[in-house]
Amino acid sequence: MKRQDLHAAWLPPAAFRSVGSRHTVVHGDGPLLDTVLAELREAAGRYGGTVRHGDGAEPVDLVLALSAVPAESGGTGDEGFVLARRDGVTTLLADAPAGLLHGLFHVVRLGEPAFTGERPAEHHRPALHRRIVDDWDNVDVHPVMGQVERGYAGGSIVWRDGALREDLSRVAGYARLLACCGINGLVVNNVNVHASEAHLLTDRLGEVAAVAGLLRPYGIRIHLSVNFASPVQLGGLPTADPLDERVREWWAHTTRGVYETIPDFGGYLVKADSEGQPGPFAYGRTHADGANMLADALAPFGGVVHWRAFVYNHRQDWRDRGTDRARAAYDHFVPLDGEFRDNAVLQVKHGPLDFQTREPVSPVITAMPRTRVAVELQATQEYTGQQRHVCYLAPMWRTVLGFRPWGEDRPDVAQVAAGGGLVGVSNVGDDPYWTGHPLAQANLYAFGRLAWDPTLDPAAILDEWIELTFRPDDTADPQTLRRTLHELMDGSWQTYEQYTAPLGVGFMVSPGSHYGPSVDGYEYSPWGTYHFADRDGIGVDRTRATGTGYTGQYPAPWSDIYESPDTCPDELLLFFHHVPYHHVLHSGRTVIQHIYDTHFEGARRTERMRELWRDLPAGLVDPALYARVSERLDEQVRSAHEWRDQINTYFLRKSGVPDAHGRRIY
Ligand code: GCV
Repeated sequence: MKRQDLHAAWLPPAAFRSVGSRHTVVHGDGPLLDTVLAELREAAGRYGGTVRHGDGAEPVDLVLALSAVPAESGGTGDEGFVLARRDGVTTLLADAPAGLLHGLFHVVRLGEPAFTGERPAEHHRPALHRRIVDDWDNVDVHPVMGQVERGYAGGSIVWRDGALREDLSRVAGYARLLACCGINGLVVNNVNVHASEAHLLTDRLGEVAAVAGLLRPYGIRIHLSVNFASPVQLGGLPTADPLDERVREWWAHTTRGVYETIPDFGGYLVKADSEGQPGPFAYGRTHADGANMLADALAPFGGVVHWRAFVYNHRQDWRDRGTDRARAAYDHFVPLDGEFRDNAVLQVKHGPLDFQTREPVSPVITAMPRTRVAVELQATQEYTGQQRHVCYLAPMWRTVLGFRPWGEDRPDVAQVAAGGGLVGVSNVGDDPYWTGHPLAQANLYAFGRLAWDPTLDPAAILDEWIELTFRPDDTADPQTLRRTLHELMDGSWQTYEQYTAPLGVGFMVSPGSHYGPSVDGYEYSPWGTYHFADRDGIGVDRTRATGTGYTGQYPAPWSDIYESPDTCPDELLLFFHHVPYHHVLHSGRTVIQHIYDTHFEGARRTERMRELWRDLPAGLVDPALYARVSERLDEQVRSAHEWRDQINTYFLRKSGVPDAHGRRIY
């Protein structure tokens, strides 16, 4: 498949119009500079500009130069750049080639303003060094999870039916899109490492190398999820004990082989002792023992192991009120703080449970000052509408990244994550629009942009994405297009929250698929995700005073703020407290009336979203894309009404409290 046959997403040719119509000179050499030159030349070929590599006499509008940026101005580091414009010339300087690549994409995002007026020197550097996308792609089609675990956009762009795809042009296109929004790492296979994926580490390493070769021109390093039991499964050893010399030697030897084949390999990702994956517990060892063994194997080559903190008992007895899944990661990992090697990164899901629509920030992020912590987000919309619903997630992620666990004037989550990085589970597949729902592309774009700069405003990121993707100024009615997309997307996370599980209680989804309502779907299951609704009230008591003690895992002031229903934020009330239905929220409404009101309101808002899209004048967006979004909005409206009716009916039946406004509940 040719690049022009792929959906261009946020890099359509027209995004390069401003750059492509300029006379540009590039100073510097190297593989990433070749990419920069190729991008510039393609754009110039289309829009009438010129591109020169090295010195010459002709006047230029744009200079990209690899040159040591004076140390007194801070330099640019490995990936940063300085942008300035003086006397009609726009200049990009960078210490390292990746900086010029990111600088070029920055100028593309700016468009014409990059070439107008004067611009004092602006220094751009990523706030987080590691900005990684995790693909949950399976090599073999998994009987339950399919080709991509929690994938809602078709098959894998890398693997098909147990083999590497012959045509990897989508991977090359993916690399380009990821680089444009700032990503520099990709984990190419699922964290659940089944038999075929395990072999990627050894006899199928050539396939990984082939993918790495497509990522490299865009400054993206490849990482691999590995199975902790590989020494047994692949090496024929009787044990995978991390302290056993034979095991350590197997990993050292195998890792050496990986670097011989892929010299810029990023490192390993491990899900251990989690949902059936093997891990160090089987040998009576700690997770620090396990992670450090891999860290030691990777260290000579500069590699890093990302070790996931998603460890909990998934075979819990629902009758057991003493076990609280939310506590698990903290209880397992915080005692190990200070024991992990410097090249071991603890990868923590942003919330204590599992990517719910609303969760508090995981206390693990706050409690391991001597460990490098990476924060994991989920762009694939497992619990947020599965790319059938519009749910723009940047506002949620911004809330997480800007949360200050130790109170005002103290570091926020993004600053803690600077030690380990930001990781996002990808939402792409071989769907023509990459993400199933075309508007879900914005989530991947926003993830990358927030990883580069976690302080960005979600609405501003959406502006960028709209301008790049839809080129409103090239349409007959730019303002209507911009306004419609913002109205559809800006508040869509809040809308989704309104018609699904209320006030932070989570789940209530269909077991297995995690799509659609099932209020008691997980209530008597072993997964540890309960809401405890009865005739009097609902919610999980996680207080120190009377509950599971989870609030005690937070530092002050949040340990106290969460402890009392009087101070706990409304949106998390049922995560932390079991309260009666007539409990009055800070909003002034009772819990039960809040449930009714938000569910009516959320479902109504989806109708409004569909109307907005229907009212979009013809010709502003591509007709096929228009039809795809229309079809998904129909499903979102249907599903939101189902959620509304099931949730409202359930709670009317449980509580016996009628809706104050007398609306129809079944
Ligand atoms: C990759 C949840 C998902 C699983 C996923 C797991 C994880 O449990 O439902 O599909 O497995 O999280 O993050 O490891």
